Amino acid sequence: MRTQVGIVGAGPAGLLLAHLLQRDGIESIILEKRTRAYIEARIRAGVMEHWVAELVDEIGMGERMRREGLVHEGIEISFSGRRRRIDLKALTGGKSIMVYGQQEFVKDFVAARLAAGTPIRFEVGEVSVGDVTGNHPELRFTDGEGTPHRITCDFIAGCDGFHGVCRPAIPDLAIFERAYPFAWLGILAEAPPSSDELIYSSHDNGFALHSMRSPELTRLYLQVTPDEDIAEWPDDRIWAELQTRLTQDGDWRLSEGPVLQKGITPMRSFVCETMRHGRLFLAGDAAHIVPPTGAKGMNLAAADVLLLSRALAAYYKTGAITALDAYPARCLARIWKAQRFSWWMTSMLHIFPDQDEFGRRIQLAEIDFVTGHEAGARALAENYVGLPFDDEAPGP
Ligand code: RFL
Ligand code: PHB
Repeated sequence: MRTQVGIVGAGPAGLLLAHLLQRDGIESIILEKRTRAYIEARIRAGVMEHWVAELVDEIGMGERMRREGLVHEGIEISFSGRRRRIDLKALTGGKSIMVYGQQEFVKDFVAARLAAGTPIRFEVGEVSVGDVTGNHPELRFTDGEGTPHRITCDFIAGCDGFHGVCRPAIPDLAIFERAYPFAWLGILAEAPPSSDELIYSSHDNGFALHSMRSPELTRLYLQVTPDEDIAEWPDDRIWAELQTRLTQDGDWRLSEGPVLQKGITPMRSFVCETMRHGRLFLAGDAAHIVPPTGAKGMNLAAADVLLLSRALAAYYKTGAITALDAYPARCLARIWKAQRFSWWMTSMLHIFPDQDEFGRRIQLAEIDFVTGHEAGARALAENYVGLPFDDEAPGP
């Protein structure tokens, strides 16, 4: 087999990259180790930055998103017995976010690719990357029957997530990381959202988040300890704790309903430098992880592949490698800003185990400032809806 770009991973990064390349007449093959049903059912991110929703529209993939997704013009932050709104639209010159499940995005892109007759190889095994320093790197894998295959590529895109095989194929990476002393317990509940907007709550018992997937489905999260046993969290305990942490004023109550899914996600910040070795380029969670508080993970994946697709398009059009060379620095400038924002939101809103009363008072003063003063609110809002792309390619 031969292709121009071999893509490892059919998450948001790999699927969007393949689509963007196809629009530029560049062919690709996607290798995915899971089944189609598995990747389409994996519940993860829910918030798309303004420009991501616009991009999805621009490339003709926005039909279902515009119909079923929820445009939010603000978010709420709850603390010290009150709740304040951050007016994203007013603070950012008209921008908003799109609440549309990552798995819906994945379903739309898988369907479009298969309808176009372009390949996604599901359930591949033993994927490995050959020498990427030559002009025609190879991707190797086995199919469902265990038969080995090779694909000769011009380039390889490592879109295989945090536990993939592409990042380990790059020698001498510098790793920057931080683990947090807590995790998120997330549930998907068959209950109508209790508010029109997302509610981020900093409570003395710990952080909680009210989000949603549709007018019938609520997505909720609770800060728990990193080694928490999910068996210790029967549904009634989860609801009681959510009610405590999210209810700040009088009559408001969270609507409850059957829990359809629950799971615990550890929180970490992780960046690897660089994101390229020879003809292998990393994108998305393969290169970086953010704690989910800032809702940046899927958006960073989209930003990486937008830059990578443009760089590849420039190469195929003119033979120029400048944009490919600039790819890591351009991505990393954005990645570090998203890392900072995610770390900051996480630090401001969660209860740390070693935190004293002084630390808590400082946190509450910061939330009060951010939600009560335009300068603070605007900084949050601009980051939340997605920072503009730099035209230059500054390195960190
Ligand atoms: P993915 O989605 O992990 O996709 C990688 C794909 O590669 C496959 N794979 C392989 N395929 C072939 N060979 C191998 N050896 C392979 N190894 C792995 C995997 O099966 C998978 O299909 O990475 P990608 O595309 O970079 O996308 C990143 C996003 O998924 C991730 O950043 C977000 O989900 C993070 N995230 C959020 N991001 C947001 O922007 N907004 C949010 O609101 C948000 N909330 C969240 C989140 C992540 C969460 N969890 C569970 C980690 C909430 C949660 C709870
Ligand atoms: C979600 O809806 O899953 C979600 C929303 C906002 C976040 C994280 C997750 O910050």
